[in-house]
Amino acid sequence: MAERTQVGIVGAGPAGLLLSHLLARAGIDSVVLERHGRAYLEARIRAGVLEHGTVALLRDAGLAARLDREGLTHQGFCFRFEGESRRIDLAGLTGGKCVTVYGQHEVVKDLIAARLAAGGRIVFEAADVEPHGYDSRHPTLTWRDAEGEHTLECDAIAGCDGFHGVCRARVPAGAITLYDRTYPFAWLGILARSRPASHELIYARHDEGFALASMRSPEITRLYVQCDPHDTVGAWPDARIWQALHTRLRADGASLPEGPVLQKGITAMRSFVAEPMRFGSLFLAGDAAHIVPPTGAKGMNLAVADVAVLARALAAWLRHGDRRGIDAYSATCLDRVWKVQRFSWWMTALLHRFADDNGFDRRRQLAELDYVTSSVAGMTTIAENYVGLPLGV
Ligand code: FAS
Ligand code: PHB
Repeated sequence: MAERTQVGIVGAGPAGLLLSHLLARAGIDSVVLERHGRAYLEARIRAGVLEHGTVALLRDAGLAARLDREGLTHQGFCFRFEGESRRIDLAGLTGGKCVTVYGQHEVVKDLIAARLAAGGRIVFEAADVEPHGYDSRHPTLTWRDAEGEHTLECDAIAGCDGFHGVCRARVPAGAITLYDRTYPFAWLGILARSRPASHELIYARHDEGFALASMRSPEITRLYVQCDPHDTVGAWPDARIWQALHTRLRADGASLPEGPVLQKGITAMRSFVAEPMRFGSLFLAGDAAHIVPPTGAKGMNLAVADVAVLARALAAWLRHGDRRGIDAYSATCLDRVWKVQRFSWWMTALLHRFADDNGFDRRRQLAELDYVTSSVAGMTTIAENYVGLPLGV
């Protein structure tokens, strides 16, 4: 069974879904092929912080009605170390820019609802998706589902299929350069039904390891602790998690309400970039092209930034034959990707315990934290990166 569209999109995560929505607003037809079912996607707990530019883009694209009702606007966040709390005044240091706490799975729900309401085509549970002929003028995607084998003829393929996707994997090794750094630790994250530790996020550096206190609502808290990269969830019973959180988040007068743990998971930590992000009529976007450690709250925001550039470039090409945007796509995105990689690596190095650190490293790390949280220059660079660098559009 063959069908045709202008852009074949692999992956219904934030990148693929938002790209399809932005293309539709530009009059470009697309089809999204996703290997999982809708319920799985809408229940997958991941990122939680939206940059200023991400919120503005979702609002401009008509996708922010629920986000504006339920999202939690944050004008600052705290670093906590040696029993002290030091606040970064995001709004005060960036001319009023803020971040919004709103779960990635909520963004995905809103995007799927918007695409389906607009008559957009999302093929859920598409098995064995394969890109073909992306180095020709007639690329296709094939897949299999309950109805049999399918072929999608298109003008361009968007590989929005995440780090473990098929699109990047099909690029010949000689045509792509991979930059990769894995970290000697991971994050164990929980969702719990309890009041958040604070009304703002807390990033804690402790000799025992890193901890992060976030939230999803005034009744649901989102908490993370640094753990061994080989740990399994089984090694972290609830009591051990709460003990680590109390220890690592401790500060004068601070409290950490406990509650029933609703979800528990371990996230590996890596920095990864694939260059370039375009191969003929195949364009990689989001986690398919890059991974950042979540310490900077950048993963989903980078995916949004990529597809904002890609949607504009594909629309100019497919509607007006203007190739400048697609020819500049990779360089435009990678300029911002590497700056965000730097910030995410720096926040990770600043706050985590590295097993081979010695006494010098510990005192150096504390001195850097003390400096960047007491210097206006230091706090300003943190604030402008945390609220989000300008989108490349
Ligand atoms: P995604 O991975 O979200 O989406 C890719 C989609 O492609 C998936 O739905 C997948 O099923 C589909 N797919 C893959 N292969 C396919 C194939 N062969 N055929 C069809 N479909 C295919 N970021 C933060 O900022 N903060 C966090 O706390 C945070 N926590 C995370 C926890 C985990 C466990 C993971 C894996 C990531 C986390 N991230 C976090 C990063 C995350 O939010 C990503 O940056 C974000 O999902 C990127 O969106 P996409 O590029 O759309 O990729
Ligand atoms: C989250 O709320 O899930 C979250 C917040 C900030 C981060 C990472 C994750 O840096």
